Amino acid sequence: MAKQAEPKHLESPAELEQYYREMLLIRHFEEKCNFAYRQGKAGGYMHVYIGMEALAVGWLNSIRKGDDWVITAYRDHAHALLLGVDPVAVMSEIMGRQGGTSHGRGGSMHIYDASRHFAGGWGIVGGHIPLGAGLAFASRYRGDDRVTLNFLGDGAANQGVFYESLNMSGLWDLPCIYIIENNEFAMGTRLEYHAADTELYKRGLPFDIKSERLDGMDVLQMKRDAQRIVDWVRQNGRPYVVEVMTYRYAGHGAADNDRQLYRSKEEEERNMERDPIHRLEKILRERNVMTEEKMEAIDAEIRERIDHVYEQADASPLPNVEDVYEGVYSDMEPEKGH
Ligand SMILES: Cc1ncc(C[n+]2csc(CCOP(=O)(O)OP(=O)(O)O)c2C)c(N)n1
Ligand SMILES: [Mg+2]
Repeated sequence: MAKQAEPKHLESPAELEQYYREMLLIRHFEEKCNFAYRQGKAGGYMHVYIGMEALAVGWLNSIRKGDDWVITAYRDHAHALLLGVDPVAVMSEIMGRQGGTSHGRGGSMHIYDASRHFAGGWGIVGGHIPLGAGLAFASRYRGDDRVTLNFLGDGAANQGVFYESLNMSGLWDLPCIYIIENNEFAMGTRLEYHAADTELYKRGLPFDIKSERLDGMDVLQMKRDAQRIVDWVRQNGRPYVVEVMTYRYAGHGAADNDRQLYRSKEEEERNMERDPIHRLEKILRERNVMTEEKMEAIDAEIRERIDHVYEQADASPLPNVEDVYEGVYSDMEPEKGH
């Protein structure tokens, strides 16, 4: 693991409570998504972020939300929630309802909200990586000081287009942070089976890009490291590659047969000890920030909120059949001469 940022100050109780609430929001939202899937309320694919919460909470609290750009693959609910997209709109999208972020046309893998500078939600592994480089190119071209967080999986780090994007980013000084969410698995396979060199952070080095490996299970350390790197990229206008070590507790998708194929129950249980939420709870206790009762009360409050989110999303109507072409064709006049 790379050198870690030293705490400049202890986080305030309010800050700690915020991270706790955000991680619980993601955990319970995702559990409800799996429930929705099993109820037949969500079609297509369903990839949840359970176990990886500290990673997104650390990074998305280190940027100028709604101004800096964020783009990711299909495991995208957490990023949207943390950027402030209404959870009811996210759940409605997952259920294919009119109230969804894309009026139910996109589904779980394609949450999108341009107004919050959330560029999605993409289903083709590696496909969005050059789009993220493009967002950073726009910042370079316009001379604004935005940074782009370009999240990708360990599996996606094997795609050729990643290296093309790194090359252009290194060459053109693009303010893009490539965040490899190394959750130890791609689809039906483990890191050691798919990567010739499992130290994925090193993949930025041939392109003269600063690169390091970080702990993604400790939300406080994640936030410190993320802030340090975001500030550096904003100041220096150069790209960065980080490999964040995390663990996917859920199956790859809701229909994944993970136990029989590529991991054991024992391995899963061993990793439960790293659970980022339990880790923060331990800190909350040690620093006397929160009593057990308060933690339980927050947990219950968030569960209740998510139950309500689910009910509201379920009450949103399905799209009308006659609107099937809505958003497919542009009604903009083509520019003259083109
Ligand atoms: C180009 C392409 N190939 C294959 C797939 C099928 N597929 C979906 S997810 C996935 C694994 C990706 O793993 P990783 O990048 O580690 O992301 P994670 O699911 O762990 O978040 C694969 C192979 C796809 N969607 N797109
Ligand atoms: Mg993965």
